[in-house]
Amino acid sequence: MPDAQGTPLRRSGRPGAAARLYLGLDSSTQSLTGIVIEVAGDEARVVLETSIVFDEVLPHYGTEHGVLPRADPAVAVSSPVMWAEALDLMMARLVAGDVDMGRLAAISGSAQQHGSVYLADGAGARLASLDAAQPLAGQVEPLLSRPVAPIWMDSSTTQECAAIAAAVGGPAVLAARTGSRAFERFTGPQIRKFAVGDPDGYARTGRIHLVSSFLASLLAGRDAPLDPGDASGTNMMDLTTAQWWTDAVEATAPDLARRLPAIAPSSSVAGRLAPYWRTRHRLPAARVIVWSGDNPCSLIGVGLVREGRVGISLGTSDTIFGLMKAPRVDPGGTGHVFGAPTGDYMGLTCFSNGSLARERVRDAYGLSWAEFSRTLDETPPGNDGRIMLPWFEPEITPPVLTPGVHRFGLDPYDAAGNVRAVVEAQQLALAIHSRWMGVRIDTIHATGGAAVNDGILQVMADVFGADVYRSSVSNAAALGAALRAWHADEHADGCPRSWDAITAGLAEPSRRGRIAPDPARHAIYRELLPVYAACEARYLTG
Ligand code: XUL
Repeated sequence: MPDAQGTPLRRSGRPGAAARLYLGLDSSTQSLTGIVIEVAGDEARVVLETSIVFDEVLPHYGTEHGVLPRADPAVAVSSPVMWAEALDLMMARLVAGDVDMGRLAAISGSAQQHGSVYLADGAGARLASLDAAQPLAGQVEPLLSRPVAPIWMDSSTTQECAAIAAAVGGPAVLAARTGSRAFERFTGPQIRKFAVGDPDGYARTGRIHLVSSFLASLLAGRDAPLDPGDASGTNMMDLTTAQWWTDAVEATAPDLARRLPAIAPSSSVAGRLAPYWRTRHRLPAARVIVWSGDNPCSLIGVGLVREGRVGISLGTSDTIFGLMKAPRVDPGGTGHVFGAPTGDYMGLTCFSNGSLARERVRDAYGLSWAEFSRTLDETPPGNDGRIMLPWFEPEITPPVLTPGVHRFGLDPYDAAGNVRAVVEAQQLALAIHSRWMGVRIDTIHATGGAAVNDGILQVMADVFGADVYRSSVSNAAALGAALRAWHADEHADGCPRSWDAITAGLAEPSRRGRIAPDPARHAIYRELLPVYAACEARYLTG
């Protein structure tokens, strides 16, 4: 049977086989979520979904929203021991439920990107012989050469970023080779800060894992590789070879190469569930599939497995992300390219003035969300040429350090004009700053809190000239991890299934709720795009 692209759709090689279970875990900043899917023939359904919120369930670590207490707001660290304890609790919770976990075929996972875990020399070997009679946390603690893990919210490495970029030939060279210029939260600059600031601790370190490969290693009972999706968040992976780029590794810290895990394709098997899990939680010898970062996993979890489809997440920040067949890089320097679990690439651009900007406008005019939506519906597309640059807070894309809201032909007292202006500004900026991906966007899967708003999604459809579908997936990263486990398990059995078939049932939004672009309104926005870009340029160049 051909799929919509005309390529043969390969069916499972296991017709009639007993229903198998796949577990997807997502170790995010604030919680560990598990989703179990059951696959029978070609059908997949979610049979279990549960979360452990770190602050609430593991209060003895003293985290606030998953971050350890901090004196310096630029420094953000968390506890690898807490993540290990959550994993132990999660498995106990899963086997205590109604689902027969004896049918578990494979596990994969997603983790917050960029965070790093420092293991002492010899820790990898000790992972194989953990004592099933003892909890995991107490056994992991002595394996660490650094008790805390810097995470993606850390912004304390500006100096290290500059040093690394300079050593490899400048920010543009680093971006062209690794997919991103140096960012404070990326792992390379974080490792450099540790190596320089605590040379003894660095000397004791035998392996530096990312959160993803650390947790996969605990499950497999041995050092697990990183996948290209998460390794591309280090500023050290060569995008085209999906291997460490020696120049960047050497520019980061001395003698670092031997401390880094191997990089292996996302569909690789890291091993079987280690004896610890089989004895302590009576789980089967399921395959442990290499973990990835939360953004690459979300790509799968919202069904973005073809070029031309992008996801737009309207949350605290707004993010646009999508699959790319070729590793194009953002010349503006704010976008990222990561490896995609499909073996392709993914582009991602993040805007800090998302919900926050919408809320600031709503509050400024004392509107409810219903009134905000009604006002949007009642104003003309294109806002009669009136434009707002909605930089209520410092903006990531384009880079704006000093916040400020700038209005062009727009009266600050005109509530209706400002409501439309903020929504249009955000969609125009999303369209302009995703052009570097070189993808002709025909379909958008919208997620996040503000995706409930039809008016906003209509502006999105009209600006992009693309069909918009609302995604109903709430834990996209965990679901993506479960789907990756399914995909990799069938791949390992020699009967691979297409990504379209893997994502068709659970990840793809219903085609019924299509929000179609209006050609006349799209024409208005096509004319407005260069005008908006010129307004931005005026403030960026001062
Ligand atoms: C991506 C990033 C965040 C974290 C959040 O570059 O820093 O999305 O992955 O978990």
